[in-house]
Amino acid sequence: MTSPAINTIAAGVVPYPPEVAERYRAAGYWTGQTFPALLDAAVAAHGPRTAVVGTGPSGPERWSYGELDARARGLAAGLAEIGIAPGDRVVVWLPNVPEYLETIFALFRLGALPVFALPAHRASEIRYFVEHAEATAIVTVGRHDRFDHAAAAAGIAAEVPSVRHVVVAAERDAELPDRALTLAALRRTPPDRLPGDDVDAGSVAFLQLSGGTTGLPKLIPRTHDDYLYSVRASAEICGLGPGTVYLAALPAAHNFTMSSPGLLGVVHAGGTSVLAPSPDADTCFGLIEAERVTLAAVVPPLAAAWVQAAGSTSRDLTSLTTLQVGGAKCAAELARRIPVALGARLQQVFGMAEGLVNYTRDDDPDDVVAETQGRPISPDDEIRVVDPADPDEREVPPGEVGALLTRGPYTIRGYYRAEEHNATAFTADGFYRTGDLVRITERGDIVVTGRVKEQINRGGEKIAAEEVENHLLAHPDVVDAAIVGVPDDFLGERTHAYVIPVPGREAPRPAALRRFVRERGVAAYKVPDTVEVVDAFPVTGVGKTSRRALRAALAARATENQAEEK
Ligand code: OOB
Repeated sequence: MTSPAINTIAAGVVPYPPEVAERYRAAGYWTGQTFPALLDAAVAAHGPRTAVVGTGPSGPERWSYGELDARARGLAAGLAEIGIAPGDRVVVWLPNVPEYLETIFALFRLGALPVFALPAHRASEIRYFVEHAEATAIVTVGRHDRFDHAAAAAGIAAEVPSVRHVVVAAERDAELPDRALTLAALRRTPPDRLPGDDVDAGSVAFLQLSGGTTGLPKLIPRTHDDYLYSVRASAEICGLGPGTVYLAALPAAHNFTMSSPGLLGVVHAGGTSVLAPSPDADTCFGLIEAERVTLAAVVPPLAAAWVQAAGSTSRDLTSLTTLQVGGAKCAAELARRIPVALGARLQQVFGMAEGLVNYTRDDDPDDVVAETQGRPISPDDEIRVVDPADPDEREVPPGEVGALLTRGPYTIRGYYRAEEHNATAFTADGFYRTGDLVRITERGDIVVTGRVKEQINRGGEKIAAEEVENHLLAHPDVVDAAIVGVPDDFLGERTHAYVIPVPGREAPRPAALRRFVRERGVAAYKVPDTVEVVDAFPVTGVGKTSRRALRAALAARATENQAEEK
């Protein structure tokens, strides 16, 4: 007899209704597989094959599935020894190093929950994740990208009582902050059995970040059952196998890189993941040639940069069969240039960390691949396209543009500990309001046409207008601020801040305001690209201005100005 299954966390999580969960199990989507079991299966079937290639703090690494598993088990045992327990939340703040996979599988073995931060995040974001999730530890690196992550993590640990440990992916103790431990020191002889082996597949496996539309980012609880269904189905749709060599060019912790089909799809298929330390064409083309990469995933601006660079590269890119593009809208012109320039098929991916992922398929006609964002993974992904202006959210006629609502076997029913926000982000019958404007073609493919959410998509990096406005409002000389997205040839969109200074005081300079936001410890991509100091928001006739209407009016004005400049 096995011991009773461990439920990792339940408080603050909106469960799938029991009858719905039963249906997803009966349909074979939810199989009861857990993350530790995913790795076990890969070790059993592909033990000696190369699982991961990359450069970590100790230099180049190349680990087989067996080695990855042994390391993860060793680390799990070490983490257990310092008191990390099933259900604990641990913020994983790592760049694309092989230790990323070691760490997440160690946490899964323990039944502890990774909280996925991006390497670009800075202290204010990490502190918020730690506090909101009541994390007991942070796993990070030392100096990376000219920033001392370990020191920042230690600073947060000293101030937030729940954090008992900072673990640093470094082999030596040299230059570690006080109280921090190295991964190497924790990697011990594993015990036979770790708690994660007994985790209930219906319970939460990790917390992913949402792009955010409000002042503070939301955490997304994903279960073993729902997430691994999307991973296995994605691997199948994308034709992954043991021969797949996947290049992780975007941050490993992003949902696209992790599971569409990403690093986890590769583990399921027994392929090889190559972790790129940087997404630039130089680095990635070198890795494609050296490792004979077959599949890579990028955001549209990177795809454009790679297309550009392909014209003059001496690297051999012939192994690359598919380039996935997603995270933001890929213009049809760019889509058509990709196969020509890179000699690889394009696959468009329209997904979201909350769940729903759409792919164009291999056998789709070229126009469909170039002009649509594909169709859902699952026959049970329910899609509604509704009139965004209709309080009753009635569906628009077929083929017309509307707001996308979705529900299905791997889309969450609520954000973590966010009762109030959940009441507006989800319908009463459990559909997630994606905030995307779409239309569905006659064939059933989705075309993303815009969005209704208060978010700027800066080349795939999501920025909640309100979050940045709140940072500007913290400046003593600022009385009001509004962030809008303006079109940008390279990024698709960039951010523009309108700022009203406190009357009677000298207006702060734009450069000083940008520095102010940066120094508050936020990811560089959130710092407004341009700042304009104005006496009042240049909008009339809106009456009692809602911030939403104001942003819409300002964005329209910024777009007009942009068009005039051209
Ligand atoms: C991915 O996930 P998130 O959570 O960073 O962002 C989701 C949002 C979507 O709601 C949509 O607004 C936008 O990003 N988006 C796209 C897109 N892919 C994502 N908009 C237009 N075209 C696309 N192809 O970005 C994500 C997650 C999994 C796989 C791929 C992307």
